[in-house]
Amino acid sequence: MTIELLDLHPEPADLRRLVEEGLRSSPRQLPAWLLYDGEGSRLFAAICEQPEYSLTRTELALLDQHAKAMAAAVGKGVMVEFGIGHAPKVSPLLNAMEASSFVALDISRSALQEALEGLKADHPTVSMLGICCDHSQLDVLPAHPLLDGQPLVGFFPGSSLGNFRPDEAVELLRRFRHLLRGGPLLLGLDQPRDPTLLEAAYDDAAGVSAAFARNLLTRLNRDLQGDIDPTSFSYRARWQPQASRIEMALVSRCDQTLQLAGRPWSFTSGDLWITEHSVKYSPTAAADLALRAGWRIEQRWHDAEDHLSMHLLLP
Ligand code: AVJ
Repeated sequence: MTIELLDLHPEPADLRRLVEEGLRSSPRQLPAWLLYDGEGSRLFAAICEQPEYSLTRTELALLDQHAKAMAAAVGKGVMVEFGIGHAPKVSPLLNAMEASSFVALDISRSALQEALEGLKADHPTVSMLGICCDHSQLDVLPAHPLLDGQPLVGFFPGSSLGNFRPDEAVELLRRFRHLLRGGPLLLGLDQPRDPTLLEAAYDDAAGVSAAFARNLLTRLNRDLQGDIDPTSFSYRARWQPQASRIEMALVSRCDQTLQLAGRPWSFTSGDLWITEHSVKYSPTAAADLALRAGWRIEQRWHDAEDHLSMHLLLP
């Protein structure tokens, strides 16, 4: 009944390459997973507590309400959560499945450790395995007694898929299908809704969303010897209806040249640095996405307002 951690940490060289690629591209944008260092994961947990950001509360209520039906629908298997983050949602499912083991993946080692410790308190008899990795790069789950020869059930809540471009999302869902070896996937996605509400959810009055975006700059200063002044960028979140997504960006407040990874990068006042996109999938768009990745949606549970759904995907 232990917590075990496997660290498949990405090479520091990958970070430099990603950042250089992202800053050379137009518009400038880095992969969203870079937002989740220890501090970023803590700030994301704080976003989930903001009144404007209802996604987490709605999904937790949905899982609580339908855990038994979901457990019955997925059948027996070891639950594998992709990107557990700081505030685990899997509890009601572990109870309903009467699970004896649980496997979680996350890019942030500290988030993984804390999440599993928190879960352990509520599920003392469940053996827990954390795998610290970038699951969008993982081809096969590492060999481990908790996984070898076991039927698997995937869990990908929190609309995390929204952070990927649709073509990348298809690739990721395909990857999960291979990783899960024929097992089902529970996929949580929120849907397009009133743009005013959406923009407020991604730019809360308390400024936590803005701090979360700016923390990327602090992280890069630390990890790539940068000299960026995070206050030299303002933050904004905009709904883009053609792409059905929220765009979150830092906007340079002035003309400036910053140093990062041993190179100068020039920004003109008003230049964008996109920190992430959050794509919102309608139920039909989700069904289409699943199909392109070799899955079909067997069932969908949603909240009363139909803002958010948990989908059961079968290969
Ligand atoms: C973790 C990708 C689901 O898009 O809602 C929230 C990330 N960023 N506020 C989202 C996020 C700023 C979040 N996901």
